[in-house]
Amino acid sequence: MIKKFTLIVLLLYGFSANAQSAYTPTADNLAARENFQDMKFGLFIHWGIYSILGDGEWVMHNEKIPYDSYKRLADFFNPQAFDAKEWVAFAKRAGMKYITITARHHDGFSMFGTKFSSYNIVDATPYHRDPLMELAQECQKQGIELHFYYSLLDWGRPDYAFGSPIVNGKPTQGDWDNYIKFMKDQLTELITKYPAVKGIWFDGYWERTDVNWHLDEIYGLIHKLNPSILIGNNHHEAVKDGEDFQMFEKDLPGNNSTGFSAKSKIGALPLETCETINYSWGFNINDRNYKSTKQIINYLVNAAGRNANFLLNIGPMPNGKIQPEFADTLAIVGNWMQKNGETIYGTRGNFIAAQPWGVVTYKNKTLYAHVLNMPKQPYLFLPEVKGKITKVTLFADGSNVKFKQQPEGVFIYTDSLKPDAVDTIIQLTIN
Ligand code: FHN
Repeated sequence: MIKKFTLIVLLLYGFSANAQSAYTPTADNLAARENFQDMKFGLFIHWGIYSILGDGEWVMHNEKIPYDSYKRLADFFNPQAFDAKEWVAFAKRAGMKYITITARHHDGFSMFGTKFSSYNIVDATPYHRDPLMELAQECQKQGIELHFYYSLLDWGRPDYAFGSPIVNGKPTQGDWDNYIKFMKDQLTELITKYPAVKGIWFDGYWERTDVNWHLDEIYGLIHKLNPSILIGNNHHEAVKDGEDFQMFEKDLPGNNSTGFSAKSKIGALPLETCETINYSWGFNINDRNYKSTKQIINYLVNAAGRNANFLLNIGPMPNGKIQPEFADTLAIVGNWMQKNGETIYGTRGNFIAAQPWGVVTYKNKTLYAHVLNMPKQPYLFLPEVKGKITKVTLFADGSNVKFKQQPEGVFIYTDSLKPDAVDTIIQLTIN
């Protein structure tokens, strides 16, 4: 009897302890999530001392450059042409509403002034300026959100001890507790010192899936410092307690063409997918696999139709300039967004599942059917439309489009439509 009683008490305690530790977002955080979903399009920036070598952000690891030799790059990182105002204006011109930039990547170099490591842009380079502070101030001035990418993985710090076997949740070499403390200290700086910071984008978890990352403490600290900060973690797994959005790498949610998303089931949080403008994240002088404007717009529309934001990456050059190929492409994308942004910003997706011809976004009482591949037959079919459709028009010029609503869905007749080479948008008003 006593045993049974003890078991019940333990179970109840267990439930309440779990219930207490489960994360409950604040009202401000929930509002930030809504705003995040409204923004739809962001600029991802991978920029660090690796950009000097023009071979991507993994160059130290891929080329087996010893840490002490790699560190010398800091001596000649001097991005004199960096202009925060220009970068923010560049993102805005492209129709982007937020910027996510690498504060610290896997090479461990801090691209911001930090008290907790001298291996940072202010102390270790001839530049001696803090570009992330300049960017944060400029983002605030120009009304655009800033998120910081922060790597959990570190190839060089002795306390991380890259390559060390993991036993009982810790690397056998190094000083894991110190490393966790170091990250908390840096994250505190990033959240408390930099204005306009609205999100932290973690990466590198996948390098040690059997270690104790102390995510509960790290996430708890961030939300204590600022409850409305949105936390996302590119762990390639299902969302974890304490996270505010879920991200997918190089794949639309639900797809797994790159192999990153095998374990990442779509959850209930806001979604984001990131993709590169060419093939590389960090500046790569040899990468000319530039995506076309049509490919980028298609990706953005496909993401919005699946209820996800699109975070498009560029790797600026070591002098702080953005290469002209990226600027040219994004200027065209920006023009497209100026004309068609109404069908993307502030909308939600997945109201109707993606169709072979494209996707549907919606806002209030309006549906936008984005026809990315005109069907061979002279009509489109939208299944499961609830409510009565009162009007169907071509978004480009407001002209009426023939349609027929049946219990099983809506038929839209495309024979008299002038198709657009990128995206034919059909607007449906619902009652
Ligand atoms: O290893 C990183 C890579 O360098 C880049 O930062 C991307 C961005 O999603 N994430 C990691 C790979 O999953």
